Amino acid sequence: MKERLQALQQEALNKVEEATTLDELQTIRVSYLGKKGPITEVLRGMGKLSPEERPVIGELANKVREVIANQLDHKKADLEAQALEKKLETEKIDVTLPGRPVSVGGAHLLTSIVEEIEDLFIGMGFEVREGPEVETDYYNFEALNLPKDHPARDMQDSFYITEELLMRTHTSPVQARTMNEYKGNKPVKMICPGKVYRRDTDDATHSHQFTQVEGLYVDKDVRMSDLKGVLNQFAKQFFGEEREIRLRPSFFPFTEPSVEMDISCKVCHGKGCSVCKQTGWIEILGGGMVHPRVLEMAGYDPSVYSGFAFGMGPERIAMLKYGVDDIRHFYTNDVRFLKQYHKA
Ligand code: 2NL
Repeated sequence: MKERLQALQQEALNKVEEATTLDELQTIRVSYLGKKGPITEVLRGMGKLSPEERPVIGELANKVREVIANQLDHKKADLEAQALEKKLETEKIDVTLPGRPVSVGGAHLLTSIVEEIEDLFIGMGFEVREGPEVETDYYNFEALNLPKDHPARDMQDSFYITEELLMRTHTSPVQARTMNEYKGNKPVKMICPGKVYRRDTDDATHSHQFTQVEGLYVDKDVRMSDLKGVLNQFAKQFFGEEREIRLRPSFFPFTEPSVEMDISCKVCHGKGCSVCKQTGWIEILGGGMVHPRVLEMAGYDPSVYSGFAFGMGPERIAMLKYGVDDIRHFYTNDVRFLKQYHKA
């Protein structure tokens, strides 16, 4: 029996030595050390042995079992290490290779321009406010001194939802709403950016929907010189320190007096060239002192309060700043156009 156990051990160790896969090892483990294996069989037959032989053979059988199990464990660890080695070899990656470029989007040129304008005015203490694009006739026209049959309404024909509801033609109603909200007893210093709508035939310089940024400052003792100072600051920060501004008389129903502001041409610095149509100046916005009737309708006493207001079109400003030649580029969203203006 002793010889049989020793032979079994040798046989098992040889097989373990020759095994090349984990599956083979498992088969060996089951066939030698399993419940139906030869060692278990030897232990089961121990009853037939003499009491002197029994502990000797029992000890040997356990020893053989242990030796085989150890060897199996060693071999298993070896094979696993080899497998890992092989896996690492085949799955090797070169971390120094350049990455694949990821394409990232960016803000639309108009969005960037509007945000830039917002930042400049926030810097001068203005708050940014938004309001509805579908407006009442009252806030879009009447509150701005454009009564029902006023001829100036013709310049701002719109898209009507009902007799009394329309797509706003400017962002001024947001300002009229704000003045009402402030109940005529505290200053208003705000800008309102947003989409506006007009019944117009689209071409290179007209669009039935465009963007506006309007500003309003109402307080005690607000003067024309404040308007000029704020707009001059804006023009220099936005277009460059070297640019000059000039104000020309104009007309808007909601301001009196009204002005139009030009900036000096960056190409000829005022001498006259093809960019400024030989005038030396380029028109960029309109404004004026808030009409007393507009203040009054919003609940501000015009003998106590005064204010200035202005409005500009970011499309026009972007076109001037970047030389965009057709307003429709802003809305057709051809990425070849858009991505020229993505900031890094
Ligand atoms: C332009 C000119 C302007 C205003 C907008 C305004 C608003 C209130 C009261 C008075 Cl609540 N005025 N807004 C005033 C003058 C001109 O816009 O050319 N925009 C593109």
